[in-house]
Amino acid sequence: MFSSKEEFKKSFINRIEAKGTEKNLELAHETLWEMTCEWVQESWKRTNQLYEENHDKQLYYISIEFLIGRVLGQNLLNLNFYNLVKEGLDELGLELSEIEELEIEPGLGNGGLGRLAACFMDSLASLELPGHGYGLRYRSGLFTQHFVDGNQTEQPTKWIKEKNNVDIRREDLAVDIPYYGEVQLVMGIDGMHTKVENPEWVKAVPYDIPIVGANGGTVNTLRLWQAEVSERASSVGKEYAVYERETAKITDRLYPDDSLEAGKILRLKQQYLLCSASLQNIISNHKSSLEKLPNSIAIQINDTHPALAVPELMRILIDDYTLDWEQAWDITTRTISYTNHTILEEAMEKWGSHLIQSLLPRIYLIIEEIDRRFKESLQNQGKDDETLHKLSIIEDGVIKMAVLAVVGSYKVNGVAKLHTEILKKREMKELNEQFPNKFHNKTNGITHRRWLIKANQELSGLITETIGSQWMKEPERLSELHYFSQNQNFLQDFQEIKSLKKEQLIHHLQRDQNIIVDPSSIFDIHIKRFHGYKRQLMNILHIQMLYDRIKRDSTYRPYPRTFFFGGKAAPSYHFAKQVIKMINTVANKVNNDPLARQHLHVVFVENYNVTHAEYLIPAADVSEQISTASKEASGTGNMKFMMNGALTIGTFDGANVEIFEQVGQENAFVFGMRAEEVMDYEKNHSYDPKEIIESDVEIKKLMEELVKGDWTEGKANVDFIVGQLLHEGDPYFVLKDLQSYSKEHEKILDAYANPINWAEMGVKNIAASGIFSSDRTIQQYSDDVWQLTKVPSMY
Ligand code: H2P
Repeated sequence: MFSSKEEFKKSFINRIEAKGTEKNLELAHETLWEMTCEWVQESWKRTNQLYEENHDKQLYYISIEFLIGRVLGQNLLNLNFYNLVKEGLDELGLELSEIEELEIEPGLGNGGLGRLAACFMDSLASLELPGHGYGLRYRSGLFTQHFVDGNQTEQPTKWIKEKNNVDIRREDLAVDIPYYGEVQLVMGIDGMHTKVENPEWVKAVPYDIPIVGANGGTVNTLRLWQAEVSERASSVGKEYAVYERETAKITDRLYPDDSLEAGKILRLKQQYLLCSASLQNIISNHKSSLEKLPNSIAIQINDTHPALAVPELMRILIDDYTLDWEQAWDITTRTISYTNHTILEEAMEKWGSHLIQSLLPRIYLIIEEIDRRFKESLQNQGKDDETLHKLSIIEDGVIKMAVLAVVGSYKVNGVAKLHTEILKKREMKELNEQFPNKFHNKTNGITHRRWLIKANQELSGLITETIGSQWMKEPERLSELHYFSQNQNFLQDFQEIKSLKKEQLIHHLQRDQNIIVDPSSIFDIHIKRFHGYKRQLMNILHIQMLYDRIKRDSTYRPYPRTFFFGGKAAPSYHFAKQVIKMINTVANKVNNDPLARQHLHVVFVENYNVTHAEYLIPAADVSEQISTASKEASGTGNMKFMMNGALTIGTFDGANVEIFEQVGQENAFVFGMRAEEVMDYEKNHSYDPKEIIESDVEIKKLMEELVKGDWTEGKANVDFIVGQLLHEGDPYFVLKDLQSYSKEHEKILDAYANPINWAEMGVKNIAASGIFSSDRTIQQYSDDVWQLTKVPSMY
């Protein structure tokens, strides 16, 4: 460790010189990386020692995604070394930001789910709480997105390097995972046991990533499993080369295409490996009697992907530790809790029983027994057939993972107030009635350390100058900014910072993708995974409307706007891919039209990821949060934008509702149907988009142009877009909300015409955003679900 800039510089130079190789940016990166790892190492060791000595209760957060983004800069910041290192490097003629650019972020997630998990890791360590993550180490990440003729193409993300990776291999902690085989009863020294004979073993090797909390005192662990061939697999029932290939595939990529059976098996293999390896690891670390397990650990399953943790924990307790069913069930259902992140039918995982039965025969028997006992208890309570049907875990040859997760957990939560209400009153009504105290809400949050302190150091500096630095520890104190929302000097500083962040984004995009943007235009940003309900289609249709208005009406000359898009579509989600294609086509047309381009510019940022988000969010004027009401469980991008002073245009959906509540609707642009309305239309099948088309001349014209192919390229594009809007009944109510969305956009233009007023609204958003820090969310989980105790790091 060092305590001054001079010391840092000396040590840095010594190391560089000791390497004796050519001096370049790569070498600087490598050296700084090594130094940072050493600083982290000390605290990491000490944190683990403290946990062991005190026998503190540990939380394990199991998630199929962890979207951690780049690590180096964030670690330096949390260690409180960022500025010192930056200045030191400056004096040596090096730019820290350029060094940071060399880091390839591991693409271990696709959206809010994975980014939430990463924010939670940061908050746990920063609050000095003992909480760790378990995930998978996908060699090719999700995928890297490129556009070819406007279409999304997918390439593997090569984030793993030969050396200096973010993670550390822990061969000593590898465990074997059994797939297939036959379930048999065998005689042991203490009676009969169930055992899986002749399984196909796969080795799971952990790689650890240190999670550095604020001030560097607490360093928790994110453990990612990698599938490898097992030493026990000498006589696999297939050619060894086939086994090797299949094994390597298990942790090759996130979300393999599961439209075919082979893809489904692969996903199941991933999920089981994640659960089994993590639980074997947890149990082997548990030193006291197993009855005490719920007192010493808590396991949170992030969505249903790790729901196999329920039967796997049962398997370990019964088969490996000879507990009886009742004891094992009691322990399991006091240890595991579950977070639901969606009500979308397609995302509520269901597995064919035959798949689990053949791949995981013992697990299948346990799920069957859980289901049998649960149904029996329901029948004893006199439940009718309808309720039994809703509550069954296995039905018609299908296993419902969400029901399994609820039944096997002691707490279940939704991720925003509205979402939790919908879960309780509709989607999981019967389960909520059956387990009245299980369901609760935990509105999501984001770590203000990455999304404000790190991504917007200039704004963060201004805030500290204005209200002092205590807000960094207690983000709700951002509310003190409210007093400055009418202070002209403060507002001017805020505006200058916004302009600076726009310049930085422009520079970034120019360097990365050769895109040139007008810095004086309104930056309107829509960044998130592509999905029908997130309504990127509505945004692009609105841009087409604007284009038509500009061309048609010589008095309509709106203030220049740049509409940014960013996001990936799942490789097998054809509709979403067609929306991507369409956005690129529209961009081409609008950006190349001499008249329209004076008012509109469409920019599609390729390969949207955490790094791009760190540039985009601080530069935004307008945040697009326009999902069909009731569909977006929470959203977290909405919170990041708000915290950086962007104004939201949004529906009453997910956490938008709470954002509007905090900041006041007068400081946002709210439009569209309410959740109740949407759900009523869906229930009664009473929405007909044709009625909208017939009654609105502008939309009618737009549809005619679409059908003619004016806005698309190729027949598939027209067919998919028109098909969804017209023939499939516009399932996400795009046409229904389009005009109210458009009207709200006109209000944005009016408001932007008064820059000081606009800045005031932005500052009010920042002032109201503190409650959306994930520190608040994590503290609530800890108090209500995990019961963790703070372990002061003494630093
Ligand atoms: C999901 C939900 C979001 C939610 C997030 C975290 C699955 O993320 O849809 O509404 O905020 O989990 O709880 P996403 O769509 O971004 O992949």
